[in-house]
Amino acid sequence: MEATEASRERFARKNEDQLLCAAFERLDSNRDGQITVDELQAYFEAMGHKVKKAEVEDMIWEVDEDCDGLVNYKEFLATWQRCREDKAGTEPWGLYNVVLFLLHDRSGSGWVSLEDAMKITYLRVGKESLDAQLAAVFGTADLTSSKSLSLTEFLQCLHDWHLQRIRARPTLRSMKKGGSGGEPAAAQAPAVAAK
Ligand SMILES: [Ca+2]
Ligand SMILES: [Ca+2]
Repeated sequence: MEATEASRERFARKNEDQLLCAAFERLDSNRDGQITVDELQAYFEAMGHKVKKAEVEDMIWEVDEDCDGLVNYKEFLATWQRCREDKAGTEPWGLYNVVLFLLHDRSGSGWVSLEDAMKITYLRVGKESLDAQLAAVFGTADLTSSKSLSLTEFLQCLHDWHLQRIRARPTLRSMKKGGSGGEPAAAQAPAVAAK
């Protein structure tokens, strides 16, 4: 294929739009237009992904704009949009990462190929970061390894990557200190101020 980078990306995004609806429907198992905590948890169980109910509740709560304890399609799309445009990494990623998995596990087998996982990361971080972080996040940069990731592995990879990114971000303190010379300011606190 000789598609340019831009057209590849356009194609991927157009595809995404069509698949978002299907992803929502897979979570909304009774098709009433709302994703409940139980429905989301049932999906995790079907995928063999162990997660506490409180975490599932948090995932819903983070995106539940009208506070009814459910995620409707509008909220689902809104969080998708916000996370995709969130370069600073400050949006809640919980449900978004699950949706990413759903979008690429089209057969519902519970596995996403390493190649697809890379494409996802590529859309999120851009080429530069991808090249730098590929092996660290996925354990291998070898596409021919035909490695597949389960939902649990996939979420862990994105989580690790997200933490790395937050830690790599220069904090105000590290910049005031004159940056790279001193000890790493990373592990002490998230860059987002708690107060
Ligand atoms: Ca439902
Ligand atoms: Ca809601």
